[in-house]
Amino acid sequence: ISVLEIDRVAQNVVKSHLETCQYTTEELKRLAWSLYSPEEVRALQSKSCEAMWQQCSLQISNAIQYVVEFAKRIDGFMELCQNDQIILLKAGCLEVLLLRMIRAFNPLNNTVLFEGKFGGMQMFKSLGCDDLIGAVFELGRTLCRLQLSDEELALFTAAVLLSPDRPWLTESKKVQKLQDKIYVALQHEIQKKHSAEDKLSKMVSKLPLMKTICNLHLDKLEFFRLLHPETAMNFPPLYKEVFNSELQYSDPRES
Ligand code: 4D8
Repeated sequence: ISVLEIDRVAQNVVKSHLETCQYTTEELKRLAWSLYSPEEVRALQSKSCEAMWQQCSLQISNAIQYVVEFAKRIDGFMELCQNDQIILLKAGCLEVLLLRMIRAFNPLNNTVLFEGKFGGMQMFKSLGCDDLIGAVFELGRTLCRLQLSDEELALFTAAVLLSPDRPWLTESKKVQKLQDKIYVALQHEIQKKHSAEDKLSKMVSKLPLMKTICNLHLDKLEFFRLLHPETAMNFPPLYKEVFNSELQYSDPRES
């Protein structure tokens, strides 16, 4: 594996990432000044649990569309069998969103971008998922401390998406080879920037918390579905497809 090939991998992944981020870094810098007012936060808090879930699932499914587009643009992804493409997207989508969240997270005041303005974790109160939201904000804070560049974030999200250990993959060797190259490119990128040499292991050490959050989200969703089946039925199709627990054939790339 040559330096030339590693450079090609890095360029492709970084370009795909930048092309599929909803917001540019400049836009986010400008938006960082628009905070929800206390009245607006109170309005969000007094929404019904169902309405807030609906709103969040809509935001998530909107963001998933960009992740699907990101995956499609990564060299080698479309050459995987369709089955594996779907498995990787379903399994890795939320992890990628959580990583992408750091671009839209302000660690100075613990706020995140939600529907055009920044707000703290109180704004999600009506979801009734304080533990989940607490973990998401904790992850945001710890990931922000790593001060990842867009290049590092791009390569890390691609590596997470191309995880060869997802259950039911048929060509995990092929996925492994793609992921290996991306990790080499990431290590190379970190060295180039003269960052701390343990930055990669610090990044990888956040994966367990991300997995915990994903499982917590699935638990909450399952419980919500029991309480409010009719609302859950009307969640956006893409959200349902990606987080459906049923082993039902569906293709998030089509939506
Ligand atoms: O670029 O699309 O504008 C999070 C959602 C991010 C969930 C979104 C969210 C993002 C997860 C809303 C609710 C991450 C950006 C905005 C909306 C990812 C939590 C915060 C995108 C990056 C920041 C900015 C709650 C966008 C985890 C999930 C819980 C449920 C009950 C569904």
